[in-house]
Amino acid sequence: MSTSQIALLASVQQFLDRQHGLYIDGAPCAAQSENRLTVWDPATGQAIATTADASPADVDRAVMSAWRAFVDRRWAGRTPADRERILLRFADLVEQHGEELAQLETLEQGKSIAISRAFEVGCTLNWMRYTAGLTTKISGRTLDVSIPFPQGARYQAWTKKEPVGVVAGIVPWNFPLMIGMWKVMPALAAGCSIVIKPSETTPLTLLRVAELASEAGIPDGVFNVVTGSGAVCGAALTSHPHIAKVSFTGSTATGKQIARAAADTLTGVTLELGGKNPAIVLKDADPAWVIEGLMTGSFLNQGQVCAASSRIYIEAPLFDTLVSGFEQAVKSLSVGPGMSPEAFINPLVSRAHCDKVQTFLDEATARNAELITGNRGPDGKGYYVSPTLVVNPDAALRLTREEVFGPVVNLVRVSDAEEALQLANDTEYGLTASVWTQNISRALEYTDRLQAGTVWVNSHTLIDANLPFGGMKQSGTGRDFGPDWLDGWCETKSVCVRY
Ligand code: TXE
Repeated sequence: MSTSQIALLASVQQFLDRQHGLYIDGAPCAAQSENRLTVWDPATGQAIATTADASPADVDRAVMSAWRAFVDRRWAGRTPADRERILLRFADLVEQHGEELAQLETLEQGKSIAISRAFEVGCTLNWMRYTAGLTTKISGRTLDVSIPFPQGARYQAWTKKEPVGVVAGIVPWNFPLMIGMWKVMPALAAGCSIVIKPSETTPLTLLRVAELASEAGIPDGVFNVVTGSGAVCGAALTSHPHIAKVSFTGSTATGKQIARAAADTLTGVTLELGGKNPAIVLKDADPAWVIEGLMTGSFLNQGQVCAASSRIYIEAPLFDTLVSGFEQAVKSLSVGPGMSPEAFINPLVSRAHCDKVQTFLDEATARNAELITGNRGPDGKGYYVSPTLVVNPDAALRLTREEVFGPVVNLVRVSDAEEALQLANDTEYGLTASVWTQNISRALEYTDRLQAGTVWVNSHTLIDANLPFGGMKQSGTGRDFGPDWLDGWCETKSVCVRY
């Protein structure tokens, strides 16, 4: 167990001590609502800050600020090169404040400071700069048309991309900064305004980043943050009549609620929802690659990753070797607070989520499932769950079908690859999958047959700004990332000119 912890920056303590409000019209401001929400440190169970619990009136103020900024074209009216330059400056400021943001993220979310530095800040910077570059690549097409009337008339026609308007971004708690910026950046690159709502559990980093956006030169009203509950603040935001698009990452249940509300106004939605992601290990796979890749794929961020591998189907000849390899790896993981850089497994995000994950394990224990557990967290109030392998779980257990979103992975023996494929696809989800083999023909066959938005070969959970990502089936709709990312944040306008 690791105990040495990094020292907190003075700027982090100062930020925690503030009376946080909302961020509207380019400045922090008090909420009308007097209700407050507490932010807890998952490593200690101690309160570290409070934030505003915004009311529908607060949300309306933020959306109207974004709406005014959009209709007077104070951002969309700038040249693409101008927007790109400002967004790159924004990325530079996030980089300069990287350690402060990483520490805030670890304090509110619980994850390792090493992961906060590498992912929440490092990867976010890659995505920010990639998306800034898309600003100057927005383009339409010229199209030959065959309109026969009036006889002899000639036409020129083309399409142009226009920003959709005011976007609502709803952010979960597993990667608050990175996923938040996956909503902010395409909106800003396309010329939209945005009102973003972080999770009530992890609201701090986006409040800080909004200040850096203003410092970078993003005009007032273009980037607003409201904090508050999903049921009141989130629902008021996503159903506001001036919202043109909702970008949501979270649970399938809430995603469906948002889609139903959006149907009334025909608001566009991108939904990135849960997963129960399979990995198929064929008998010729390299065991060292499998252990290394699927330990990270399953336990990164305590398994609180929508793309995480949570069901591993292993062809019989390799099963015993891999179970003992995984057992050794799991038992070697150090468990401790995120502020301790050498602890690989850290607390889960909240008391409620920790209890929820524990219910899956309690059911498995009660029904005599074979569990292999790693180290326990330090004694005290932290929200720890030991990393756990579940060997050949009974199909009736909840953890065989439902998203656990914790440090728990199923290892299942299959007689052959066809059985693995059938089990892998037997789920309502379709976010990610992987196949592990040294046979290129089998690998390519499985990339075709696995029903998932992303299929990896000999790796899992590795994403890139230039590679589209999103779900099939009940894992969502729409794609983020890639060269066509901004299409989802733009309308296509057709222009037709007679001459
Ligand atoms: O999600 P919610 P929760 C999965 C994971 C987890 C489960 C529940 O399995 O155990 O979801 O997590 C806001 N209108 N994922 O309860 O409720 C809410 O305030 C508008 C997968 O935290 O979906 C928060 O900002 N917004 C996942 C966000 O939605 C609403 C990441 C997500 O909360 C709302 C997180 C409403 N009616 C959890 N209700 C992934 N795909 O990565 C809530 N919200």
